[in-house]
Amino acid sequence: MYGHPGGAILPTYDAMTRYPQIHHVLCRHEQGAAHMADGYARATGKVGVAIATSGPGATNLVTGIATAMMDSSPIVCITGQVPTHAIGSDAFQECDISGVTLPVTKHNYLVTDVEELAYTIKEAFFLARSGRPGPVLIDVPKDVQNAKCEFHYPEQPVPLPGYRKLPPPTEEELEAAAELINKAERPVILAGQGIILSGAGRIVQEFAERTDTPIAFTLLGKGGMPETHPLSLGMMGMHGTGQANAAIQQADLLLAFGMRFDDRVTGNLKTYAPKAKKLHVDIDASELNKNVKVDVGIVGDLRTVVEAVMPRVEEKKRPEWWGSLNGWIQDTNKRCISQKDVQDRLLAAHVISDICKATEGDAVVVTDVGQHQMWEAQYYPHCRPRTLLTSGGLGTMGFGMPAAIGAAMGLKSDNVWAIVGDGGFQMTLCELATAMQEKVPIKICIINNGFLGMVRQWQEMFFDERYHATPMLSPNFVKLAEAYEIPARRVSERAEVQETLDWAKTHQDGPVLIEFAVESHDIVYPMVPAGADLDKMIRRPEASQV
Ligand SMILES: Cc1ncc(C[n+]2csc(CCOP(=O)(O)OP(=O)(O)O)c2C)c(N)n1
Ligand SMILES: [Mg+2]
Repeated sequence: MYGHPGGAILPTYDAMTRYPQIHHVLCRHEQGAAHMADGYARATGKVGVAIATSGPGATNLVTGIATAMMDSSPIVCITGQVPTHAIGSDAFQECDISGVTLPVTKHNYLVTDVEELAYTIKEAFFLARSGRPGPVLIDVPKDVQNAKCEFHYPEQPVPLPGYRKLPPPTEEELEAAAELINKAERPVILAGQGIILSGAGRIVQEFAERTDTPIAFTLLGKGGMPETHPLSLGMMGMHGTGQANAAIQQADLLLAFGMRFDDRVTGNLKTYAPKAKKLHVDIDASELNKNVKVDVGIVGDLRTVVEAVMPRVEEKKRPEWWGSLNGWIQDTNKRCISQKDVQDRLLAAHVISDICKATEGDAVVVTDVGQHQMWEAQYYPHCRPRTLLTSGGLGTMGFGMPAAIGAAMGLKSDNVWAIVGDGGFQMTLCELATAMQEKVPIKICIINNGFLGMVRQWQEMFFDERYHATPMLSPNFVKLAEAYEIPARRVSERAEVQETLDWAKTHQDGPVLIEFAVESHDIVYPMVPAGADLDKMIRRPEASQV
């Protein structure tokens, strides 16, 4: 349980003294608590819990709640509220947090009767993790926390009127899907986070192999199945690979599996995948036909649906389609930042590649938001589910380090790496103290380019290089870490990277921090400008001109 106390939640904190089995982690800011609960949830698949007081404590949770909502992460947030008789009187530290969080929670509660409390908590956990997961908030007035009643914890599953388990796909749906699949000549699988949440990696891989279908991943789909698989095209979208985006634009069938056609994935909707029929499988009915009109939509658990459709799917080889795909792949390879590039400067992509090498591609990586996040997505292929944790939908700077703390605690692992920017890190760096106090063995890698790099990139490309409010002075990060008694090093040359990563790996009893002083004017290529056609990518010039 990640939290921060205050007056309106004090009775609950006091009660915790009688439950030593609850490990409460004192965070330095409630936003950090929400991100830690979220990181715990993403890493383990279990519900993460954050707890805060009323008013400012509760509102500080909001960014973390919205982050979890956008990325379907199951967390339960418990907030104190002013006593019921004072609600609506502008009492000290009163804020209508159930009103505030209505649009960013899957569900929320204001509990006004202690008799309902136990049941509500059970229901909240059920809702957070069932169906499409998401955040649930429970607001508990102080008098309800202090009230007494017989404790009845319902053993039975929660009977929720209007909340039904999804039925399996119908014959007609399966037939329609199989027909599209068997007729297609240039299909592409679009693998979203649903592939991870439903545990569909293995069956989707089998499906892809049987039908010789390439697979492109969304940012949150990475790791759903091995990205190093020969059928993988890598990531799609704004900073996706040339081959993934070209494949989508040339495809005659998109198999959208547990993804939601986010605008960072589609670019201009009017010209998106113009030749393709669309088959969309998602657990959330509201996603079907939301952004992209589909030919066949199936509401259901991805694994169940793909398993059911498999027996109807014909085995295929697609030499012609792979002829085109391989051409695009070769072109991309020529435009990557090669390992041989410039030795005199340190590039973020080099650091990421070296972290990948040092961790044998098998670490749990938690990123923040910005250029470093995209370079991680491009230069660290993920092969297992839940090994890349990142704020995709909301793009929340400040997510990385606290989420890494939650992930490392949930997994009890010393192989969790936070890759963060100099900007985003400073938004939640107060949680260094939490990591230190709890001795969480995360490896914090700050990619310091001296800029709010992704915004600087947009200014360079679309605002005639007017770098307003993006150059950024930072503290001496090594000294800062040392103030927290966290071992730290600074690296500014490629030659020092491996050795420093090896040094970091030896620390297993608490956090370590490395600052990488990287090239400041680097650009994340390729890029589809916001709202442009998906195949109008701005490419890195050939021959690795960096
Ligand atoms: C809370 C929040 N504020 C603003 C933004 C807009 N934004 C996106 S990326 C970015 C720059 C991030 O800079 P840094 O953390 O240094 O990472 P870099 O891009 O340099 O790798 C900003 C300001 C955001 N995503 N989140
Ligand atoms: Mg930066």
